[in-house]
Amino acid sequence: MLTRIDHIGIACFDLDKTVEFYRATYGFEVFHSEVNEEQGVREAMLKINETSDGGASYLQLLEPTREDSTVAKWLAKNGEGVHHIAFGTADVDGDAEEIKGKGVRVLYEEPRRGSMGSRITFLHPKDCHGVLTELVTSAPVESPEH
Ligand code: V0V
Ligand code: CO
Repeated sequence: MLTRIDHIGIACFDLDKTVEFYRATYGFEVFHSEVNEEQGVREAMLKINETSDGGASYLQLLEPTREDSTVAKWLAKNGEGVHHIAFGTADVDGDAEEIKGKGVRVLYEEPRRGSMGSRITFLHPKDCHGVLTELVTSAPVESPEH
């Protein structure tokens, strides 16, 4: 079951400048940043709010790391802007399977590694009324040691 907006992915040419815009304009701080070589992105996660399912909603700012990445290709065609939306679920495998059964193309056979150790997959934008849609299961939160 999809229980939150996990993040909105925003493609940009210059991650540092874009992070500074979100900090100076809205006061949002970087919660986490990483490079995902498989996806060809350098990203910053800005936490916006906690959600009732125990997760959170983020903005995910994305800068391409290589010319042949999906985000570089998208930026060349569209310029900067909203690239994808991501719904959070406790069960990305089960939800992807169920959605696939409804005739929507799921892009990966198995979920791949996403931000902060999450597991992610994508639904084809042409099957989702023009919106590239991601499904995310967050990494389990480590329980504090006693
Ligand atoms: C492409 N299209 C889009 C789109 N990207 N429509 C809406 N939103 C997007 N972001 C449209 C495009 O305009 C074309 O329509 C058509 O789909 C085919 O696009 P294309 O340019 O020929 O590109 P493809 O087919 O090579 O690749 C498109 C797909 C690709 C969606 C298959 O971008 C993909 O595999 N995306 C999933 C991975 C990804 O995006 N990773 C970066 C974020 P017309 O012009 O023919 O009508 S990584 C991330 O989010 C992480 C790590 C995380 O959350 O943790
Ligand atoms: Co994403």
